[in-house]
Amino acid sequence: MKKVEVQTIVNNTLNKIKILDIHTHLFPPQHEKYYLSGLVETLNYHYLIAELFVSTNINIEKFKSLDKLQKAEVVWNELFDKRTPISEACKGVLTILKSLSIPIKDKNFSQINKLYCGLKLTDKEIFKKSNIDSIVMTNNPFNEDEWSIFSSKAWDKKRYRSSLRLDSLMLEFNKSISIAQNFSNETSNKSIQIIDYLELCFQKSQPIYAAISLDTEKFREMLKSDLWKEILKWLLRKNLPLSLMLGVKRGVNKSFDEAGDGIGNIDLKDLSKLCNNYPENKFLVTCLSLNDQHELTVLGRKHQNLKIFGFWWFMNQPSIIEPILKMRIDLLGLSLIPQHSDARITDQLIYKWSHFKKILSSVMIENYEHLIKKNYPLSKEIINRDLNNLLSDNAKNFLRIK
Ligand code: RAT
Ligand code: ZN
Repeated sequence: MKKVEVQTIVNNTLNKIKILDIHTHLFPPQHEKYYLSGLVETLNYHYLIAELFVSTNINIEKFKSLDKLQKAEVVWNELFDKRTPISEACKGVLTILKSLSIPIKDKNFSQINKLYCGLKLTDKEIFKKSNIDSIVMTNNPFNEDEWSIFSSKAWDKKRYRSSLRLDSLMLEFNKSISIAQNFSNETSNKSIQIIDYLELCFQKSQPIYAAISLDTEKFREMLKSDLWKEILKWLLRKNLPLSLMLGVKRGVNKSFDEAGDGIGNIDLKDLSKLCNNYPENKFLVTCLSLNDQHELTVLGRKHQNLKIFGFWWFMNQPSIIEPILKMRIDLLGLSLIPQHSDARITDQLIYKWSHFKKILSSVMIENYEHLIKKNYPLSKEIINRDLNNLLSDNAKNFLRIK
């Protein structure tokens, strides 16, 4: 196979593969209060809000008192008009606009927004445009309003898969236990009460994994707690992997609200111990800090029950993804789940995946060219298999889903 052929096959294949996006914050349109779509929501993304706060001298409290439309206009004017929209989060918005053929030259925010609203984009159209087969929601069983989605039957469960997000058990235990107690016959043992509730939530939502995000302190607390020993046993009984999103420090600047979380420490030796102590449990792991990536990848070679996934949040920058993706492939081959979108607004699927596929394409083409030079009999079938594994089947196999 020749070099040019490789490029064409990789790019054509990447455009065809139906993606499984294993971590998002999206909900179906039927869950009205939580379904986010459109330019106004896209400009209210907390990645852009953080950028707005640090690029301007805007009065934060005044900004917070605006409604979403007014906030979107401020973000557009400050980051896209008065300044050059060169950051990854800004470029993402431009990618969406371009892919929807919405012109921005000589247009103000209201005009652009009018064109955008005129499209009346549906979630189905966005999934189709981004070649997404299904996404995994983040479902918090300790947020009753958000969890009410499982009381309604009218949404597409094939496209919107569920996961059990358990941060509340570590961050707001009292609230969590008071919810769980309402659903358990156990009167005194809190671990049993929680497990009873999780079992109920499992039956109701059919999650494909459970998840939690932590810093070192909380991770150690979790590993020592009797409750979590029981939860790990329960996860094993249910065949549910636990997704660990490690190294976040919440509320580094509380005045920024959702945009104020930052990076915390994580000691990956703790993760290795966890994998050894619970060899039958499965762990999906991603880390927030660049500093931890090499060690995490090495651990991915040491534990069969550990699967590395995605470029999470502050890691999701092209300048970081390319070298780290290469390093991961150098150490692990293709045995990883290279990306998730973390999309909060449905429209973001368009840019999050097209930006990533561009990098994946160049990394894979470079690797395939090395193989051709070594007389490896590369074929279209092999390329197809590899890319399918990366964007869908590795996750499906690890999660044991179809
Ligand atoms: O990337 C994000 O949007 C963060 O705010 C977090 O939601 C993070 O992805 C998480 O799931 O904790
Ligand atoms: Zn997330």
